[in-house]
Amino acid sequence: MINEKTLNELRRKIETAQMSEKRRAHTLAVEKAAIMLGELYAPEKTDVLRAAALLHDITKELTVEEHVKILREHGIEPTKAEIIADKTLHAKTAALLIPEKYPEFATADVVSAVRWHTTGHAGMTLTEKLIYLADYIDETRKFPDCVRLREMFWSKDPKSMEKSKKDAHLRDVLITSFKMTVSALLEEERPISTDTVDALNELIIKK
Ligand code: DGI
Ligand code: FE
Ligand code: FE
Repeated sequence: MINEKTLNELRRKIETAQMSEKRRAHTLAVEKAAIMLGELYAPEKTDVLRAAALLHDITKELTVEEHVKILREHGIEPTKAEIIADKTLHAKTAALLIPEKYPEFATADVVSAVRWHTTGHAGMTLTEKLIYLADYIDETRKFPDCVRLREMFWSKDPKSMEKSKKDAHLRDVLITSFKMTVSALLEEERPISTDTVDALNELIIKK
């Protein structure tokens, strides 16, 4: 059951879990951002968004070897491309571990929001989009692209927008975020996941 009581218990677990202070602060700030985005776009999904936010980076600080071990234990043999895109592995392993470690939160929408929070994919649900964005623009992010995206999102006062304008605003901010990610990966000559490209293409095509 996901409700105020279980979410508060989950937050306490995250607050005392083994992770760096930076990751803990980020995780709690993503919950805050998810609440704000939920109020704007999906008030009925606020609890789901909070659960996904608190759980999205539970495996972020594992090594590549540990990620590969978890994938294999779940019958998944990662491809070379997946291993080289090492920063994307934690979204897959977190989604796999939620049903085992946090079964009360393992609903399909929580698990899929965690699964796709790093790359996005084609056909993202609203919940997936909101967690992806909350992760990008939480208030602890100092990286210039994140600061720019946070500004882009909030400076236009989305609260005052009517629905169609607000939806277009979300789409435009998501397009900018994927462009930033792809540009940064190109610059560093790191492999771009096909899911990232599919997510961007779909948003552009629908425009
Ligand atoms: O886990 P966080 O740091 O909070 O954020 P995240 O899960 O969005 O991860 C961001 C990192 O993932 C960042 O270093 C860029 C990387 N990333 C995102 N999409 C791709 C990617 N890396 C590769 N190689 N390919 C991608 O498509
Ligand atoms: Fe992450
Ligand atoms: Fe994150």
